[in-house]
Amino acid sequence: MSNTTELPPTRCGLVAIVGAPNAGKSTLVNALAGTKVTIVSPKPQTTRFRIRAVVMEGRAQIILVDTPGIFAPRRRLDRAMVAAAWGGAQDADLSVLIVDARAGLTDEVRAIAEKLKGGGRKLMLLLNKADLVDPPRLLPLSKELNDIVPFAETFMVSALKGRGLDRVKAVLANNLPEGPYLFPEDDLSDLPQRMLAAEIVREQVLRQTHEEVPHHATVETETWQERKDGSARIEVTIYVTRATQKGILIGDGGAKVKSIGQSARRELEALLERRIHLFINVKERAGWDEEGGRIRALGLDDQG
Ligand SMILES: Nc1nc2c(ncn2[C@@H]2O[C@H](COP(=O)(O)OP(=O)(O)OP(=O)(O)O)[C@@H](O)[C@H]2O)c(=O)[nH]1
Ligand SMILES: [Mg+2]
Repeated sequence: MSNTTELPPTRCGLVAIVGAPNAGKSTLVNALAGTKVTIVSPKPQTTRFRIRAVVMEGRAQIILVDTPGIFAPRRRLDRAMVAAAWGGAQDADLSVLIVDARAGLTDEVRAIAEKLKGGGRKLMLLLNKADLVDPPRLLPLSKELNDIVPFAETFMVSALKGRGLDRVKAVLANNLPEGPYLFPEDDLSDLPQRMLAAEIVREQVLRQTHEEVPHHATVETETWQERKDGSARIEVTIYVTRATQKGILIGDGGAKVKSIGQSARRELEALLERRIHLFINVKERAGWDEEGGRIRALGLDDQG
């Protein structure tokens, strides 16, 4: 008798993490992955395109799909983001609706739950930010949501504090279809390094600027040069829609862009484990968020 026949079959599948903006989807994906694969910020609409993270749990490969928050889109960019989120749910073996427990059952969340229900996929509910609410408030919220959609499972966690996540991983793993792994076991994500560099810079824009700037900024990696000493020279451009936004991003004597660059470089050096020389251009480009080319540069399908 050979030993291999005694091993349980491997499992593998896509798990879409969907919900309203700012619910904590990206925080959850990073916490489950045990490393940073997707950027996080206190501002809504941080994630703009789908990012897949590979999580191994026993003999299961969970491919988590972080998605943009679902909201009522106005701009062409917004439409492409929301389409990417729904596409993530459609392609997945199961979807996890993540709800900010402190915000509760908003109209936005209700609309998402109802639309998911019509999708015909296995659905789970995850009440996040449990650290911010009194525990007795969680059960009624869970019941209200389960009255809209009978979820196969309900989790109550704090993605930020890492509470309750072991059970999430185990349950997700058990609910995946049997099959071979789709990614090498040591892969972390499907995000190309050029996109990662742009995202890490955008994360600092989100963190270090306010009001209309974060929403109207996009970042593209222009060049990536490998150097003989093992370091990399990366040049990125931040596009904003107005001259005033450009002024804010540059700051007094260039102080703001310098600070954004320093933080982003440190983060990239830690993630890539190598020295990085980061150069940032800031350009005004009115209407980039209505431009198909800029939207496709993010890896999104332009919805016109
Ligand atoms: N207190 C608390 N804060 C959390 C928790 N999870 C996420 N947050 C915070 O919520 C904010 C939004 O987190 P993100 O992970 O960027 O949320 P998101 O759902 O990916 O947001 P979008 O990409 O904009 O749709 C950040 O400030 C996080 O630190 C949690 O469990 N507890
Ligand atoms: Mg996000």
